[in-house]
Amino acid sequence: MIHLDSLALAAMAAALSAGCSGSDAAPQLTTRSALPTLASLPDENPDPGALEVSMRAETATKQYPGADPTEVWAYAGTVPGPLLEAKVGTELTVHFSNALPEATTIHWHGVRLPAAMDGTMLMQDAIQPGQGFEYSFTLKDAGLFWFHPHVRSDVQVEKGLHGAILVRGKDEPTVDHETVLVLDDVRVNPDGTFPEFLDDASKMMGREGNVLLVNGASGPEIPMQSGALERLRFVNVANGRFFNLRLEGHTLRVIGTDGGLVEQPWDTDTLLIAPGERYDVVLIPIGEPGASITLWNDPYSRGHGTTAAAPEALAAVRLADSVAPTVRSLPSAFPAVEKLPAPPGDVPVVLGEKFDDKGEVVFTINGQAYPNVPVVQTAKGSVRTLAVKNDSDMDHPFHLHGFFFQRQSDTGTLKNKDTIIVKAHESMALTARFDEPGKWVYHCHILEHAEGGMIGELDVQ
Ligand SMILES: [Cu+2]
Repeated sequence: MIHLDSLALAAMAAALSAGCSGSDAAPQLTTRSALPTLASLPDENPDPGALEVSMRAETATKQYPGADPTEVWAYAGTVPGPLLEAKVGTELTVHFSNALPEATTIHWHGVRLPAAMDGTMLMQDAIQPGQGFEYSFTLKDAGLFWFHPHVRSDVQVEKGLHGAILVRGKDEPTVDHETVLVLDDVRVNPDGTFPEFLDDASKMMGREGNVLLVNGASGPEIPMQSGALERLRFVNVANGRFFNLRLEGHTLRVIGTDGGLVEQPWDTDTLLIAPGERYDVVLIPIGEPGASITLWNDPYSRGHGTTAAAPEALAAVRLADSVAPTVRSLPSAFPAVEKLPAPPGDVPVVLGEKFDDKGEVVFTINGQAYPNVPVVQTAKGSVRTLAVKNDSDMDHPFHLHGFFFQRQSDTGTLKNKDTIIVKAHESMALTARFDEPGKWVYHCHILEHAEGGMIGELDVQ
């Protein structure tokens, strides 16, 4: 048996991650492409209260910078996949067909829906090649959500299977422009192939790519207008990379997160977004018409010595040739978010890492790797608090399916979240109302950690 203490583990991880920083092979941004528009799917249902689409997962070809064309896996032929847009209360139906060479499902990340529609294999069989499945549910909440497979997610998401869902509510701010920005990275060889998926560094830290992507493009230009009220909706769909955004010379006002708008927006100079998280921000760009403003991805250490060397240019804001004619102000308040009761944490969720008998790293919850993590039972309608404790030397973005949670110790505004960064050795109490029956999961959203054991099951009856 190989036994390594945490120092040895840290040293190994640092050595592994030294070779996988995104900066080593990131292409230089000499020419900038326009920000790609996310694809949409035709609505097959004339009822204004319904959105009905057909979507196939299939192989497609995409050219990443510095590499020959890559065979990707794509929803409706595009990476990123289509953006589904609807009003809150819409009945969404997706006639899904699987034309991939392996089985898959779709998980609707952050959407509160019946468990049978959640896309985990606790509630449905994996959809085999050539087969289909009809997902149908009501979009109960406004916000930015996303969808991706819950089968071999570390491979299937990296190969390109992800898309966004934008649900608009009644209290949306009036803005001049709104842009959905899908943040991702991908690791490709110069010949266009994907390097081995579960190499040692990826197993340990989650796979980080050598190409940073915004809406599938490297270093695109995001069009904005000086003086206009601009709204940006971010989702991080990367396997393991955290994005730590900074827009040169600008402060961002956060008006919402995973579960929609917050009561009291807050201002920040940097915005840290872990895999799975979403942020909704507004700003009024200031600058000369035609100016270019860099959107940086700043270094962030998420443990085991992983600090990127320098900020990386992720994209650029390109200001229009004219200034907005109307003086705008930033929104400063939104309707109240319902505060859940705050019972004491009685559901322990201890996130850990260890080596197994073969010397392989495994990621654990309460000391066990999935599927051996004891199932949490709770009554339908119960309000329970997860006592989440990170016992490891690295951050884990904790994700709960099907329900929003509120962090009890949150200072400032109340946030409904479904994914939250639990930093190395940090503890937090997360309260949720389990009002939908069925079998659900919670897991780390570094996909290699989830596939490596850091998944737990929750049975609501
Ligand atoms: Cu993790």
